[in-house]
Amino acid sequence: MKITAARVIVTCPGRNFVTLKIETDEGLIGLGDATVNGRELAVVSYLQDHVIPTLIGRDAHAIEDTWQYLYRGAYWRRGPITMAATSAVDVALWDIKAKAANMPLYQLLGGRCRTGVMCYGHANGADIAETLDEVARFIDMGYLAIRAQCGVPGIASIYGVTKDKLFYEPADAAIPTESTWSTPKYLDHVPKLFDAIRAKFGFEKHILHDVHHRLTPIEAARLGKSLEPYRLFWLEDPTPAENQEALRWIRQHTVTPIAIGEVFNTIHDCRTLIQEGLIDYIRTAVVHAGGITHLRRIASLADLHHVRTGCHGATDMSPVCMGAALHFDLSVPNFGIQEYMRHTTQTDEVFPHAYTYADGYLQPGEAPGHGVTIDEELAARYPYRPSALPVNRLEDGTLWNW
Ligand code: EZ4
Ligand code: CO
Repeated sequence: MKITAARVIVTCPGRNFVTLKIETDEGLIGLGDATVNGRELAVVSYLQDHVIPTLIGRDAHAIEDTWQYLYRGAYWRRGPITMAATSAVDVALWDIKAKAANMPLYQLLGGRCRTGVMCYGHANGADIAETLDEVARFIDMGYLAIRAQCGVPGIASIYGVTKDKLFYEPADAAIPTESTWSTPKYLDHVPKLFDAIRAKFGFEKHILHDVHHRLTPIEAARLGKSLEPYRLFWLEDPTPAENQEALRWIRQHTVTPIAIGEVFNTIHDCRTLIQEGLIDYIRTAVVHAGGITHLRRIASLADLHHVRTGCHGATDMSPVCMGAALHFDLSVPNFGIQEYMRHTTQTDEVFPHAYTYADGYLQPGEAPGHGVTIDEELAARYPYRPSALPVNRLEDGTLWNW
């Protein structure tokens, strides 16, 4: 089966998505997500100018060889743009192979390892009372695991907290908006949130929290220690982890489980974290870490070291990525949890999909392939809109991590 055509589709049904569509001489088509939030057009160019011309005429079944061709063959390895483009090709080819086999993708990946994919939703509030109401709402929707974020007194805007509850969307302006950050105020406030959550809802549900790269290792160690009584499922991105060794500090001080990796692109970004047992969950996403092929490699390494998966699933992972991730989640032995931020109705209409949510679990569905398609006519009605992620400054104006 030969690849006869490949095309990039850019659409903005509420937010931007970049999708690769690959066609074959047997009439089978496959889709892959290539969205890099705030940097969408860089991946479009990478695919159109550098990848697609090399795909035409290739064997659509040769997934591993194509992955190696795009990774080794580029000479310039790794990086979010290269790896998102590589992922889009990889996922589209897995979609095609599974359709050729007339099977849902998870069957090709070894079959079902569990009955469903436990997911977590986002409870965001301007203050503790509002966050508690949001947690209650997710419990009512059947969620077994909930991420809780909360405004901090004295900080005007904060990661994770906006008016839009179900559809939190941080990329909110063409030129980045600016937020202000205070580590001391945050560190004083956060334990109060989790104290209130456990006091009100007990310990039955899994509770998670995202620090969003804001702390230094020793500050993160202090936070992890102060949250121990509330037994979090995980504390996410406590520090920017391009310095993987820094995570040893956190580990030496706290038993709060740590999750890292949503901005990672390859196994090399998480090798030290995994091999030294410095994290508990690896958050690499199908779209940003080289597709199903590379994510399985990361999961295999993680499995050796008792690290479980916790794929990034914010709204900027398109339904195509979410669909693919669910097949991965169902089939990988060391699955931990899947993040599930719901997409808007407009997005769901542009990307009809087989996956479903019920009672705390997601199912990828039984459609051949990954089960996610695109309505191209509808997609064309939503043109690209430049949208950047915010930047963050300390109270004295120093640029900080958002
Ligand atoms: O800020 O996906 O856990 N989820 C997150 C996300 C990220 C965005 C960045 O594109 O941290 O909300
Ligand atoms: Co995060």
